Amino acid sequence: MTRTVITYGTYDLLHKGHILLLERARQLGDFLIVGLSTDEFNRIKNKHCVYPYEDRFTIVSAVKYVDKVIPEECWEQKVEDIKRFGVDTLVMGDDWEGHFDFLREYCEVVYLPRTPGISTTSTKSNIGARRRPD
Ligand code: C2G
Repeated sequence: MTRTVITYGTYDLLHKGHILLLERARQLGDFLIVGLSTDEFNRIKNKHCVYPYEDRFTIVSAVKYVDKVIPEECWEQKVEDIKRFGVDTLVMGDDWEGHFDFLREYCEVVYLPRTPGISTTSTKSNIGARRRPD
């Protein structure tokens, strides 16, 4: 019996925190789906990506823990995704703690500790800082 796990995110400038989330999510089942935020949805989330959706799709699809990538186009699609793919567990980093408890009606909901000290935002600012002339 396949245990299907799903998680959602932007996954821009893929870093260790993303990889450790995906690794732990995959360990909760044997098939991991990533709902990858589209560029349009990122505008709704007020997130400005360096890499467009097509590139982030290619990059996340190449991660060995990931079995399928689908577009995340809106906040409301999770129930439909859970039903459509027979999802057993939804996993998110604990910066989302509590936000998806309403989905417990449909599947297990697990919040995993974020990896400290790394974020796409800090990565961008580190690159920016290094670019300034000495
Ligand atoms: N993450 C983590 N550790 C970090 C950074 C991120 O565990 N240092 C996790 C986040 O908690 C999230 C996943 O990696 O579960 C993807 O992070 P983002 O791309 O920032 O996702 P976000 O923009 O929060 O999108 O519907 C849900 C949203 O699409 C989540």
